[in-house]
Amino acid sequence: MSNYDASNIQILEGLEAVRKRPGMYIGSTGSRGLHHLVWEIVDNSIDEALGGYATDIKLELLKGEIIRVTDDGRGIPVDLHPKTKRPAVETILTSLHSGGKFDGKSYKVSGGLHGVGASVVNALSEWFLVEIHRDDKAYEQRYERGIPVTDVTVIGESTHTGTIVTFKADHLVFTETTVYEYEILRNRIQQLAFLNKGIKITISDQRGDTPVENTYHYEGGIVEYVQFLNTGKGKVNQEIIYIEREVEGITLEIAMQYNDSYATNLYSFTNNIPTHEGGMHEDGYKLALTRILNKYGTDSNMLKKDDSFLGEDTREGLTAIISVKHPNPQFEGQTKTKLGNPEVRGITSQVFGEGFERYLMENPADAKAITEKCLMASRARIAAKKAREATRRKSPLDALGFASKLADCRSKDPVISEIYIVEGDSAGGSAKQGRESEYQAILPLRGKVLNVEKARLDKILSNKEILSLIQALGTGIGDEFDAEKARYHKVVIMTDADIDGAHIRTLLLTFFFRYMKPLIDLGYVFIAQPPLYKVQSGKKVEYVYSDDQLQRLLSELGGRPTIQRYKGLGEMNPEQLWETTMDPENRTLLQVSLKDAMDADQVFSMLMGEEVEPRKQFIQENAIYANNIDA
Ligand code: 1YM
Repeated sequence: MSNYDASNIQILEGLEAVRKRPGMYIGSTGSRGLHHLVWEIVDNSIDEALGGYATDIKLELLKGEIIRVTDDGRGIPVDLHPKTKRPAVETILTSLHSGGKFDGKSYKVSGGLHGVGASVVNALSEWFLVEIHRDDKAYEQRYERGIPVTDVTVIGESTHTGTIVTFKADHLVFTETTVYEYEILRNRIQQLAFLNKGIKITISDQRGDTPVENTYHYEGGIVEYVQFLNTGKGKVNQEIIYIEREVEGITLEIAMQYNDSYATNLYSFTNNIPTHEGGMHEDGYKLALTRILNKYGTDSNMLKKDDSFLGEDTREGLTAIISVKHPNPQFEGQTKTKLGNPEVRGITSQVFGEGFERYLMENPADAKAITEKCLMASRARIAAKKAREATRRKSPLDALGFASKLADCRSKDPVISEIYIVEGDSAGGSAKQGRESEYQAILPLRGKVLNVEKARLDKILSNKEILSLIQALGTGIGDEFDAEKARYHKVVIMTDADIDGAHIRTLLLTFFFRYMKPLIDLGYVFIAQPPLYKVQSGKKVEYVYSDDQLQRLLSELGGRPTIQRYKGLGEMNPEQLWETTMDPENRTLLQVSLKDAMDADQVFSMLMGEEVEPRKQFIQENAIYANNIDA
């Protein structure tokens, strides 16, 4: 057997392994896995740019769900690989463990979820085309389901260098969907441009009649990221604090700015991968932040003797990006998004501590404003403590000297227990009468729910509607949230199908997002779907949930049915409310999920915050998505 044949067999075995268990290599064969293919290819271009060889990257979505990635780097080598005696590009695209570079000196910095590289994308593509511009020539090679169907061929001369990869995901593998979501791709491309300063990345969608294109290019990198995240928020320190240093081959970048809100927006990355579970870089940063602010507060006499800031006091209203580039990252945690390398903690704490202390010395006005902000937070924390203790009491009734309006269910098993949060006393009354009291609890909300986006914890905890809610759910809030203590595994928001109802729903979701986020992550939060109409034709009664459905039903029915439009839940009698909205056999519940916490944060800040202009613009841009809104 010649060398070529031997390596050929290896190739086939490798490709077969990938096609047999695609999930092992790309996580899933659903939409996530599909999009993951794109990142594997884009990552190679980003690596080439981080090496200083490429500046421009282009991602195109072509008609027919075809992806094309172009960069202006050196072009993947085409010379013969010493071991396989085949062109290097072919070896890279057909063998599993050639993600690392040949010389072993450089390392993969960007790296997707599994860092398995272009060969996996090739194996999972119906077809895959690579075009290389290098040494004044243009080369091309074509593959089908990972197998080369042409040799590397010279297709002409070239005056530039770079790599172009075009592929179509295999519908035999991606059986759920092969359709890309532009918004997912655009969002991550923008993030990659923020995280890698100076690289210009263009994304375009050419699938529709009118092409869409966005270009991202940030010379300021994560400084511009913080600026972007704080858009529309009042600034506490005017200048964005930026610290960058390389220690022992590890590059550390931190950008931060305080705004006048109460939420913390701390996002960390390692080799461009979001580290949702934090890790050593976050720990080191938080340590130093608290240490330096305590030192400054004491030295400047702003902090009273024997007083000190807790970590949480120093993070109120903080927007920060921590980006680490590490040659050998250790990912840990449940979702492998926690940076485990122990040395990173000390390095981050030291580098950031030094830089931050110096910044405070050189910018006394900002230093004072930041310290004031922390002082306010620590005072509010102490004031909130009492109220918080009250919310922790066991009995949901009368704990705060007012009668909670909760009509609890009899079951004590959270798995089957549900709580309906209902707008208004009259709907609350109907719900109480209509419910199955064994496992359904009703909490009517009177008056307005407080907008937690504009209030600090002490005020939030003096709001009776919110307090009854916290007490009823039993979990506690914020850092003290404990999902094990949840008294219901279905928390159903039931509001009228009008503007006020939508507003109350948004206020409740804002509260859950800011103070009980795990409740959303666990899939415990739902939105009830009450009907909009009751249509009666003779003896037959049908409930209708949308205007489309009403049109369809009317054309089916003919005759002259009576149509009743429900203006609110209160107009339904208890039996109707049960039948249409609460009966598990008939109801439709929308489960609330969080696609992207970063996006959600921005939308909540914008919709519920102080600034009017961005909100107006968002509503105008998104008006087409809204329906059932009865102004
Ligand atoms: C559209 C996708 O893959 N670009 C790309 C990949 C490589 C290089 C340049 C490259 C790297 C090196 C030397 C090196 C890769 N090379 C290899 C391997 N874009 C895209 N651009 N010359 C060119 O790291 O030494 C793997 S990827 F293995 F050949 F070095």
